[in-house]
Amino acid sequence: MNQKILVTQSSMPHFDEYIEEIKDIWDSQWLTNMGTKHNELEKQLCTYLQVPFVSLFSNGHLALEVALEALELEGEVITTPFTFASTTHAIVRKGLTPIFCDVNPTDYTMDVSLIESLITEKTCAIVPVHVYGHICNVEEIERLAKKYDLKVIYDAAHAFGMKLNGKGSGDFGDVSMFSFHATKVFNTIEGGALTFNDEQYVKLFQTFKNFGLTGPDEISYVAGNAKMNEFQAAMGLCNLRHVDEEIAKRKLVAERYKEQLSGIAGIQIPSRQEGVQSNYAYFPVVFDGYKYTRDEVLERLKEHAIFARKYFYPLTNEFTCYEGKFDLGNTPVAAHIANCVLTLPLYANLSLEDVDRICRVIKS
Ligand code: T4K
Repeated sequence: MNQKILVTQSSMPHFDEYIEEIKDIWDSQWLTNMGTKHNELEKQLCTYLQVPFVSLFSNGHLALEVALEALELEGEVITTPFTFASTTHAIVRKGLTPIFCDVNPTDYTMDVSLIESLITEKTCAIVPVHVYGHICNVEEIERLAKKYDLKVIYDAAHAFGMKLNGKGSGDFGDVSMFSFHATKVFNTIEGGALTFNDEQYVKLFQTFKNFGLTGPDEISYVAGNAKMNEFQAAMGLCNLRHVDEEIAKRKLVAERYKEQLSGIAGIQIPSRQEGVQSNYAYFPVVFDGYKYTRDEVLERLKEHAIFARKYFYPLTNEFTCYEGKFDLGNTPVAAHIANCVLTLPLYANLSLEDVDRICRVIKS
């Protein structure tokens, strides 16, 4: 039996490198609450992501909740159902109403031609997702946001280190959220960040991730706790040193998949987005009219100890917890893609021989 291949594998520094990095945590006995490692990582990420400000969080989901809460949004938020549970849950958990916009069939990001028809008096924001690291039509979203005075908060969980025409992926809209979960291109074990241009948000987000504390004797908001600790930040400092190398290795894997799977009737693979520098976060394949269905391919791969995943099925508006709340007829393209898509294993250390083996199973 071949060795198991999972959908991804965490990037990790050498053990010794991490031990070296955490030594001064022992010396200082400062474990969390915006410590030295945390502050250093924020600084380094500003440079790496090419953004003016970064605020670190214990995970990406709470970062998104904080952004929605701190910007004092109320009413309806236009968003996509073709995403991980987190995006929609954050909106709903913050008392907002998600209005689902369908996606386009080429890169599965929000179909911007539909946004305007979804805007009402109650609309306060747009929460698009750079799904799989496919960059949304940021120009059109910005135009609409300006026209209707809406906030834009990008879920950039998949878009770490990417650029559009030389500009960092976290430099669009009012705020962008990144996830640094173990399964992401760059990880801090668990973790996340908000990136933004407006200096006012520095204090605001710091306050909202720290119980609403605004001074030694002053609590100005009813907020929770979403701080990144020093061990997470230390992992981030180590991983950041190697992330370019990791992305380069991922690129080879993605290119091998493309070589093997392009030009096959019924198989749709990601196409290059003009002006986008990719991070090769995911390799989604849409089986539409192929000789096997997505579920048949998934099962066949499993028989060979290869564990692809149905990211993102079901759509978030189809979740049991939202049953009866949303009109599912509004997002037919997203529903179709969710029924046909499979994300294939992709990580820096996946060998090209394994990629060939995965493709052989798919094609056989
Ligand atoms: N927005 C979007 C669009 C997102 O995709 C996510 C997270 C968020 C927001 C929220 O960000 P965070 O709050 O998570 O920072 C995973 C991740 O838990 C989740 O972070 C991610 N998206 C989502 C797409 O996938 P699962 O339940 O599928 O993960 P799991 O545990 O099945 O792991 C998948 C594979 O990864 C395993 O088969 C092996 C590998 N793995 C996993 C872990 C936990 C490792 O190699 N090391 C590990 O430590 O959700």
